[in-house]
Amino acid sequence: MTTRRSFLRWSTLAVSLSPVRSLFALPKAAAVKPIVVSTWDSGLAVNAVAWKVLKPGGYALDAVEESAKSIEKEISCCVGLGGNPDREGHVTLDACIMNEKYDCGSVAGLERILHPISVARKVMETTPHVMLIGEGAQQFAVANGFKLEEDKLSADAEKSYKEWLKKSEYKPLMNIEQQQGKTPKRAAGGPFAPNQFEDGSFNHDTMGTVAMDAKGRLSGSCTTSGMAFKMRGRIGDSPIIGAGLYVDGEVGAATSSGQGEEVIRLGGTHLVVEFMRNGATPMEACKKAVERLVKINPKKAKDFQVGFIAINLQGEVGAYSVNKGFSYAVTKADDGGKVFMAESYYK
Ligand code: SD4
Repeated sequence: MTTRRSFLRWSTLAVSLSPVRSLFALPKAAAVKPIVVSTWDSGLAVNAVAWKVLKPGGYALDAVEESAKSIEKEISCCVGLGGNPDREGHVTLDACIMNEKYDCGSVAGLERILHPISVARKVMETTPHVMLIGEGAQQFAVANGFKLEEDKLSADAEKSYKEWLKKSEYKPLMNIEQQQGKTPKRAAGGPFAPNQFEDGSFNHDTMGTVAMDAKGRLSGSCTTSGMAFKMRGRIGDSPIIGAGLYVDGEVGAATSSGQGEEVIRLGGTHLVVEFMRNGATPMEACKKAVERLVKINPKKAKDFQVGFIAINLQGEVGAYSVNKGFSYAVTKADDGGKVFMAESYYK
C-alpha cells in the first residue's frame, strides 16, 4: 500500500531525478518540414502545386490555396464546377481554408464560381465573418472580382446526372470499391480521383490538404462539389470548420473526406486535433476519431466511407478510414510525393 510518507519519498526522488533524466534525454528529432498531405490519389498532383510554394519558403496558407485551385479548375474531375450536380441539376460548391492563427473562412452552396477556395480566403481576410452561403456568397464573390461562369454541367457530370435521373435514388456508397463492384482508375498522380470508375461514372471526391511550411506554420484547405445528387441546399462537412477541416497552430491540422453528415455530427477534424493535443500521434488521432464514428454508428458504419488525414508540428502524418479504399498523398523533402492506402476500421 502506498502510504502518504512513501508517496512523498517517491515523488521527491522523481523530482530530484528529473534534471539527471533531462541530461540524458535524447534530443528531439527535427521536425519534417515543409510537408504537404492531401486526400486521395489525386492529392499527389495537388501536392506538387503546393510544393512549388513550400519549397522556396512560401507560406503554407498560399500553398493550400494554390493546390485547391489546381483541382477546382480541373473541369473533368469531381471537385469544383466539373463535379456532379445536386438532384435539381445545379453544381453547388463548398470550401474552407484555415491558417495557424485560427483565422478561417468558408463558403457553402456557392454556384458558378470557379475558385470557391479563394472566395473562402477573401471571406477570412476581408470580412468580419467566417462563412457565407448561397446567393450572398456569390454576390460577395462577384463584388470581389470573381467571374460568374456559365451555368452548365461538364460532359461527365451531365452523363452521370442523366443516368441518375432514371432511378433518382440517393445512395452514396462512397469509395467502397468492393460494394460498388467497379474498378477504380487508380492512376497515381493523374488528375482523376480514385472513385472515377472505368465506365466513366464517378462518385464525389473532396480535396482536403494540410501543410506545414519551412517556418513551421500550419494551414489547411478543403474544397468539394459535395455529395452527388444531394438535396438542393444540402451542405456537407467540407466547408464547416471543425468538421471538414481544422488547424491549430500549436498542435496540428486535420481534414476529412467522405460522408459529410457523419463527420459533422462527430465534429470530426476538431476531434482529431484534440486527440493530438492530448498526446496522440496523427495516426493514433485519426484512428481514434474513426473508432468513435463507428461506435456512434454501430449499424451504419459498414455502409459509408469517412477518412481523416492529419499532420502535427513534428511533421508526422496520419490517416485512417472507416472502410477500405481511402488513399492519401504525402509530399515532403523534395521526394516527389507518394500515395499511401490508409488503414481502415473494416478490413
Ligand atoms: C460532403 N465530404 O459533401 C463531402 C463529400 C466527399 O469524397 O468528401 N466526397 O459530404
